Amino acid sequence: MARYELVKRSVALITLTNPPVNALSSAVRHAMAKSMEQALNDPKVTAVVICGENGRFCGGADIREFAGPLRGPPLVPLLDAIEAGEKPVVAAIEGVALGGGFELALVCHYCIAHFKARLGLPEVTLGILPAAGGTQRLPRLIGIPAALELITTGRHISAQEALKLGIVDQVTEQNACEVAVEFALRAVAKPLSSRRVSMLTTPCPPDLDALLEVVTMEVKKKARGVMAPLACIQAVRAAATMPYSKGIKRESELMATLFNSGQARALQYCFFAQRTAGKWTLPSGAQWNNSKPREIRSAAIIGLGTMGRGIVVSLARVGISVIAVESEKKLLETGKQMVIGMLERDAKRRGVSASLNLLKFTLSLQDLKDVDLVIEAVFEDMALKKRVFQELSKVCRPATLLCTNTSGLDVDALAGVTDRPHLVVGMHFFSPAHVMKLLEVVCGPRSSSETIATAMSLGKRMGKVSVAVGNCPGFVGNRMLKPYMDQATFLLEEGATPEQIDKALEDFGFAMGVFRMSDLAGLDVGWRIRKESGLTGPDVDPKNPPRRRHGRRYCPIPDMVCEQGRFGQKTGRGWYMYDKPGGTNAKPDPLIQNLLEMYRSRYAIQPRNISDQEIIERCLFALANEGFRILEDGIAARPEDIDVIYLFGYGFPRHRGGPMFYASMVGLERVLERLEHYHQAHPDVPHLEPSPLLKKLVACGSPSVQTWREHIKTMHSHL
Ligand code: T1G
Ligand code: NAD
Repeated sequence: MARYELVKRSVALITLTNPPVNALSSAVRHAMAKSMEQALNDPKVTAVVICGENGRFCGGADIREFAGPLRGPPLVPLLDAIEAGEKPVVAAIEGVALGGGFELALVCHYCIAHFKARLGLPEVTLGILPAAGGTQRLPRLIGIPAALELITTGRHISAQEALKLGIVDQVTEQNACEVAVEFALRAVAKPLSSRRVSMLTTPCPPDLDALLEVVTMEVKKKARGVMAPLACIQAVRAAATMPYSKGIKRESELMATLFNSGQARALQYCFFAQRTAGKWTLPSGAQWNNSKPREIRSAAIIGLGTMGRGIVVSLARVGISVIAVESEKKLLETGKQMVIGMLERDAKRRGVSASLNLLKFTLSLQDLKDVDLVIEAVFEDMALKKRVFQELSKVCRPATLLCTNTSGLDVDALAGVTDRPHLVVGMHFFSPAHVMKLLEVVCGPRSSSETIATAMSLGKRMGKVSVAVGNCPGFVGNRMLKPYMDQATFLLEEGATPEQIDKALEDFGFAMGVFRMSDLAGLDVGWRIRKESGLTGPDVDPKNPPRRRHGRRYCPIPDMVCEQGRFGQKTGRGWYMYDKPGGTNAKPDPLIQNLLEMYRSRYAIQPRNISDQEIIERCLFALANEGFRILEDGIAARPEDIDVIYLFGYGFPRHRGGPMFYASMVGLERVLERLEHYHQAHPDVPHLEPSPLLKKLVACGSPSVQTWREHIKTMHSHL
């Protein structure tokens, strides 16, 4: 847990040994306390160096221990003792110094960082704050504005930035540990008092209150309803206005209010869920750690529309050569210019040169003979996609993987028209594809484990959070979206307005309410799908039966909005009105109010006052209910996978953990009771009927979300 060695005859080298990130578990804290005592008491030792094994200094407190009672020595007195010791202590930072790891570096009298090291206080992203003196020492060292920024955002900084800010004393390209030992030997005779950060006076700007007010406003705007950043600001205020001994007490009080909060539990759940999601597993036993992905050096994208462009950029910026195919010369040229512009802007932002030499543009599928992988992104039209896949299987060499970016069509039906169904898989990106982090990897029943491993690993290489899902209409994300959006439109019928529903969802924490999101995505897409599936269109009689289709309740208001040419932001009108086509500033539109009033009077619906609570319950419990069905159907392997999809693909608020975690926080019994209540009131809405899995979990005493899998195990997996 901590190795103790004497090097150069007089330097105690303490190495944290708790792979993979040398987190400060109770065992590590115990071993560190013993090692420090030994170093400070041994007369042979004149200086100490602290480093971490395997080129990683320390990833902070062991987050897994947060769920249980505190065991082992607490961190704060241990760190105070290091700082107060009479022998110089040098931190040798390689890899990461995060959270408690950064706080450990702050109590060391000197810091040497490897040039590739990253430092930061990411506690705020876990719903807590730096509670081992970080909120009190960092402002003393680098001043209030810089400390506030780092602590309230959790941003990681490079070694170079840390040097500029005065956090580290030297950046090296050599072995940081060896450099630190030499540095320690030179530091032996020097006085330490000015190196004890807790003894420094915080440099205080004259307009402290105004500065804190501005940061508070910014934080409230960025992270609606999130508590931790506000507590961080209060802790930093204490560093500016109180002596260290009082400030540290304030830090600890604020931590206590956050530590057991639902938000902290949700955010820590998200941390682990994100890491769990990459660990896919198939019923055959093939899984993430026993299936080798293929190496992908070249790829082709078919269709340079909204999605194709973003996918090209995502591939090219990680060094994969890409051939992009369009159907017509003019479209190819437009797509090409867009892609080049996007890549250039992206490269400029990242301070690198754009990899334009990796791109090729063509009108001919014949050029795809030798690529390793193809991603099809043509219109959402099964017949067209089938033609493309048939053609690809003729043109591409037999080993080429064939992927589709369809939003919800049957991946296996596409596999069926090729000569290599085992090499076909869905790679469902989200718009804009070069920005959004989510990738659903849709496993068809015939996709091989190597194919799935390759798609998952390619996603990771592109910086995506990849989640393996089964093949069914809409997969996971879009399948769940339907009941959620249906509830929103039913609420419109019953008396709510788009802005009221959006406000309730945004107050809940969504980046965008459902109607603003639809305006952004374009209302015509869903309209086309509804027409194709016979839910609306010239052949459908809206009055017979009214507000019902295919045997269940149907709300035709979205179709009526589209019939008026209102397709959302792109046409300047949708559920809201905008200043101009392409505008983003949504304003309530009286024409929509009129349309709703006329609609209600046509169908003799007496509008009622709808509470925000009803909006949240109906939208979110219907969403989670479909999630339970997805688990039952084996389309997602774990609730964590569903939550990750909603966090990264649909703007679900992270501090609520995702729809499944949220349901568990509300209490499954309550979710069941409310769904039963709403289903009774709306028996023609099957999505409100509680799923058997939800009932089963409640009957089993509502186990924690991490153990639901045990109750699903016996069910069929479509992965
Ligand atoms: N505690 C426990 N497990 C951790 C961990 C941690 N701090 N950090 C990582 N892991 C696990 C992770 O779950 C995964 O496990 C494996 O290590 C590899 O992680 C007192 C209150 C360090 C940048 O927030 O940001 O200090 O999946 O896949 O991409 O004020 O991990 O293999 O079973 O992410 O190379 C603050 C969290 C804690 C840092 C490495 N610290 N970690 O990224 O690997 S609070 C953090 C990270 C605190 C003090 C307080 C990243 C990383 P498994 P990985 P990576
Ligand atoms: P789009 O209409 O913007 O682009 C499709 C492009 O494909 C057009 O440029 C068209 O000219 C081209 N194309 C059509 N037939 C072709 C052919 N035979 N050969 C080469 N190019 C051809 O559509 P989009 O929004 O980019 O969607 C593409 C796919 O991605 C669809 O399956 C869609 O469901 C899916 N998708 C879309 C989104 C989204 O938000 N737009 C999100 C995820 C997935």
